Amino acid sequence: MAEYFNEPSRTFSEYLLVPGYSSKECRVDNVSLATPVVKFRKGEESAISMKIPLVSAIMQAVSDDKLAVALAKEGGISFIYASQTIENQAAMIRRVKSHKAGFVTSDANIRPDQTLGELLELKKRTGHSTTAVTEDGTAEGKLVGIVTSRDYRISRMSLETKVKEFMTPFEKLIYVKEGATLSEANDVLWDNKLNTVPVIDDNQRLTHFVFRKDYDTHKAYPNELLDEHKRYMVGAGVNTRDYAERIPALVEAGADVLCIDSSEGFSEWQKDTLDFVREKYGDSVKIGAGNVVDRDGFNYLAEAGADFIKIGIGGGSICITREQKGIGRGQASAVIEVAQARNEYYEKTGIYIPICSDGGIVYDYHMTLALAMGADFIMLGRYFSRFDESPTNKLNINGNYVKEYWGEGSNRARNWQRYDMGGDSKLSFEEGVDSYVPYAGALSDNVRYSLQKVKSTMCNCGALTIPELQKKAKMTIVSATSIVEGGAHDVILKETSNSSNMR
Ligand code: RVP
Repeated sequence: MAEYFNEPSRTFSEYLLVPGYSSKECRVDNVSLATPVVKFRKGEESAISMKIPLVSAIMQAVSDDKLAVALAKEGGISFIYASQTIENQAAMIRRVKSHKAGFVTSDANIRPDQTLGELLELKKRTGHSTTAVTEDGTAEGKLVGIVTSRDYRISRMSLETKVKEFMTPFEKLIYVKEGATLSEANDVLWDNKLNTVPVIDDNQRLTHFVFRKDYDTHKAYPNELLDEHKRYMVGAGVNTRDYAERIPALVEAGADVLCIDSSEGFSEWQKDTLDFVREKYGDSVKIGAGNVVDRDGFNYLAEAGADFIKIGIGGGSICITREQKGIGRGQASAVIEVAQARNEYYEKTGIYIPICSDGGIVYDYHMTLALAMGADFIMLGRYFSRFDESPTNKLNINGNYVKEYWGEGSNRARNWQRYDMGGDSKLSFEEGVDSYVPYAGALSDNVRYSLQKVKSTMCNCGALTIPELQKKAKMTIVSATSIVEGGAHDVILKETSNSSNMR
């Protein structure tokens, strides 16, 4: 006979935290959100820990190198998406590892034989006023010139005019050589009254730009997450199909931590992938596995050697797995049970395996609930997709700015490896949708704002650290009627900006 769970499958919005005693020590400034990422033995420290408990989802619409840098600056880790070629994914990892604050990889590039018309198109698409002219039109090509709006006059020139005819040629450019510090590059900008200066290597290949406008906007990043060589930390998704080629390429590119990306991870495929890593690299390469939603799934992946275990099936904002296949579990129930299994495993073996709650965060307070229920960190897709730094288009629809956001199981992403159960190399049916999300501005501002709320609630619970929150949290299930009471009610709202802000 089938096994039945006693509890219904519950999600975050069905719970509330009940405040505990807070001493005068419980101030937001005193709260630490530091958290382990990979397993460790009792009495030891995790080889990788983060300053904030947030990672970005392994998705095309979320985690590329740009978002990875922005999140590492705030203290979290991005897992660069795996549904792309091994070469492209490794290149993204390399770009994060070689990123230097103030040195920007050029994303508006053109060849000298292209036309003014094409340049104007490019400018419209990227919004940048400085375009690099490289031999092959790439960001790393041999630099042959630069175009800014001072170089052409649309009213007097044919759209067919070749870029090489009006660009400022390399011979007339002031540049700096690779290896220069940011302060040296800034001196060149100032001394020569420039707005931008290109950085080139010994073969005249473009490596970066340094912009005057970035000088003042340089922010303080007290939580920056750096490796031992002072490079930003970054993660990468892998799948259970091409791991034997993909993993070595990602490790070589400098990925700090890997994660098997699968919608359902309680499977032999995951064990094979973990075995491959242990045989080839021992414990030196760190790899998480998942997703699971119960004790059995956790125990299987723990025994198989996962460094962390990810929880969640069907709770993602773009996910229709539950509708399509009838599998999954409410995210709160899943986190609560897996956290219990993690604690039992720790008691039994002395090994602490961090767990990550993946998907289904709608309000900022859901983050606090996930942590209180036992998650060590949280993976978010929709949340990060709304920011400037996510890889997708920003559009204006009916007067509102939105960004695109689509699931890995949608026809748009066609990430069949994530949903693979053996058999054909294709996506048989969709498990995700293509959507818009409200545009929300810069990652830094939003993450700081959200975490301020998390810290504030932790203070209400008398907790200054995540482990303390997990010990002290008191939680209640809310009735359907009290959920109504939780929002503004029985008043006529003047404006709705506050609630849209929270999402
Ligand atoms: P959310 O943050 O609620 O947008 O959820 C993001 C998570 O949803 C991802 O980390 C992943 O586990 C899951 N996902 C990604 N694509 C799909 C899909 O197409 N069904 N689901």
